[in-house]
Amino acid sequence: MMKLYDLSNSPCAARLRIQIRLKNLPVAMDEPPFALCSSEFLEAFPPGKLPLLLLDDDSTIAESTVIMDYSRGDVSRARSSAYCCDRLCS
Ligand SMILES: N[C@@H](CCC(=O)N[C@@H](CS)C(=O)NCC(=O)O)C(=O)O
Repeated sequence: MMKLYDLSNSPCAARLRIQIRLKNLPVAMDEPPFALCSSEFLEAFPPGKLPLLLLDDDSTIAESTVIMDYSRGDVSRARSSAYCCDRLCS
């Protein structure tokens, strides 16, 4: 199952939490196991920002709007987003 890493007080991830609950998407939600900005966090979460979507193959997708498109199954829209900045777009 995909997992969304975010913080409960993160405004960037609020829209994702709403979408996941309203649409009952199969996405688990969790807080990162390391403090934001710590070296462990930066190593494990390369963009250094949340939210981050962890996929079943252990790759990740960053940027809340891209994650919104991807997690509801609109992969082509996620790929074409101006904010798409990871392996999804390469
Ligand atoms: N454009 C990004 C913004 C992500 C972002 O700035 N997230 C904040 C939390 S709301 C963050 O991780 N801040 C930590 C930092 O900038 O070091 C998105 O919408 O996902």
